[in-house]
Order: sequence, then structure tokens, then C-alpha cells
Amino acid sequence: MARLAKLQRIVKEKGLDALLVSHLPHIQYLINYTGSNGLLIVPAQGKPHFFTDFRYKAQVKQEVIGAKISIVERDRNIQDALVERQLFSDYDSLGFEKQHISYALFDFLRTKFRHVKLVPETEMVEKLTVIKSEDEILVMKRAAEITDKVYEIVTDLMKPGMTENEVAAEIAYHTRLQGGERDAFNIIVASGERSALPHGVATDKKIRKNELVTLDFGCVYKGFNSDMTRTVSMGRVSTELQKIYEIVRVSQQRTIDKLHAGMNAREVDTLARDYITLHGYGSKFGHSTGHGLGIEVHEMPSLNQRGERYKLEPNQVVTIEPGIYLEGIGGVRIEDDVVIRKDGCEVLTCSPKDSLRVL
Ligand SMILES: [Mn+2]
Repeated sequence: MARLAKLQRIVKEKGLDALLVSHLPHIQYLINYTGSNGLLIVPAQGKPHFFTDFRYKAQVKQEVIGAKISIVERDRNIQDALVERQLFSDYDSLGFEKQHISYALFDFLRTKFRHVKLVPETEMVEKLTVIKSEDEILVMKRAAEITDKVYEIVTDLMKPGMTENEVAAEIAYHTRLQGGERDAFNIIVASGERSALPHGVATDKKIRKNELVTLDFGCVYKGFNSDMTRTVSMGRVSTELQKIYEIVRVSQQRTIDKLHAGMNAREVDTLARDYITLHGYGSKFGHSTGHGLGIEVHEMPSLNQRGERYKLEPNQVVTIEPGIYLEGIGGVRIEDDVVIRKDGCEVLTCSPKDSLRVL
């Protein structure tokens, strides 16, 4: 209940009568609902009200905590129920999640509740989710352990001749067997030249001997994500690819070694980027050094050069994932999930990375 209470305080501070929560991961975070349709109204005062449909009638009884539940009737949708029940009749202002609302729903609200001032909001629930409790960190640690275990199993069974999709299928299969609820995102298996694609999701390409393979995957466990990348070598690869592995590895390790609360997001990015630039590959590292991680794979903050005003706080979880990508040749990325602590950080993902692993 602490999460809802905190949100209600923010709603009140903002001078809103209520916040309409339309983003399902936020609804799960706030009231423990895991279904695929629903809207949650969180008033500044009084009990939050959750709407869903018949398919989830039994499920919400088991799951939902802290909200009044309404199941909309057959042939009705949730929007209609909001009108029929005159839910916003005494409201002056209603906040909505501007990055997580369909135009159709927005237009409906605007048309049907003309007397209510609709206030676009960002970072209301997001701000709450960024700082993790110790219990939440334990859950994220478990998600990371599952990912480590899957990495160990899958790298043991990878062989030349397997397709990237076959490797991705093994990752997905073992993720479920190890206790993961689902994949955190579309699994990246990028081999050979394709390892130079930072987001090379698995294809039917066969993995050949003497190629690099980048594996980037994670799982969802109790609503929280893990996200890890390792680059391995199928047989021997060129001296240059071995060299960039070492540069990325040292860049990533130095960043983790120096990471602590109070640094800003730009300083973290600079730590990783300067080392890569010093070795001549600055232009081949074209993405952020990392991102917040939690109920979403990408949360605040983005660790990049625009992050000067964003200070890291204890109990935030971020990824550290520098990479070097040589178009047409291959690429390397190494990514771990870390908890920011007062004087340092705690690394959640523990798969080996100290040297380029040859399979
Ligand atoms: Mn990531």
C-alpha cells in the first residue's frame, strides 16, 4: 500500500483531483494486477478505483490489492463505464499519463468530460519506481540469477551451424524453466557481421565458426526485469575483434568500479566513453552507456551526455553497457545490471566476462 499512498500524495501536491493510470506495468506496480486490460483511477484522497472486463473477474479477486474493483458489463467497454458512473462529475482536473494513452482514449475523455481539465503528466509513477526497496532489489537479484543460469546453459550448448533463432529459442525455453515469467524483450542474438548491429534481434542466419556472437537478453520475474549482454567467440576471431573486446571490457569494468551515488548520468557516460575514445573507437560507440532498469527494461535515467542534471541516488538500478560496433566486421557489447549504493555499487548479473570466451 505504500506505493499507492506515495502516489496519492504526489497527486495531491500537484493539485489534481486524480490521476488516470493507463500504463499496465504501472497498474501492476500499484495494485498488483497482471492482466492485459484495465484503467486505474487514483484520486488525491479516497480509495483508488480499478476497471477491467469479464475475462479478469476471477483473477482480480486474487491479485488486486488496495483498489475498489469494477468489472464492466458485456458489450460495454471501460470508457463507457466511466461515463455511465459519472466518475469524474465532481472533478476539476484529471491527470493522465501522456506517454501511455491512446489518442482514442484521450479524445474520448476530452469529448465526454468537457468540464474536467485534462492535465498531461509524465514521471509521476515513474519517479516512484526508480528507487527500489531492499525487497525489490532481492527480486531483481533473482531475475539476474535466472539470466546468469540461462547464459551458462545456453553457451554450453551453442555450436557452429545453429541459427541465431535456435539460440534465441533455447534462451526463451530455459528462461521459463529457470523460473522467469517471460523474456524481458525480443532476444538479441547477433553473429558475425551482425554483431555490429547494436539491436540485432535473432534471425535465421547460421552462426559460423570464427564469428563473434552477441547475446542480449533478460527475463521478467515478479514484475521486474533483468537485462544482460555478453559477447562470445565461436572459435577464433581476428586480432582487431579481440582487441575491441578488451577495450569494451576495461571500459565497462572501470565504470562499474567508480560508480556511486551522487554521480550524475553524464559523468557515468563519460567514464565509459572516454576510455573507448582514448583507444580510437569513440565514433563506434553510438549509444548511451546505460539506462535505469526495474518494472520496465528502460526506465529513467538514460546514462548519456545530456544527463548532467540527473543525479544517481542509492537503490537505483541501472545497466552499464558500453559497446564498439565496426560496420561490416563485427561488434562487442558487455552489459551488467547494478544497484547504486552510497559509496559504490552492487553488481547483480555475474556471468563471466574477464576474457573473450571461446565456445
Ligand atoms: Mn540494456
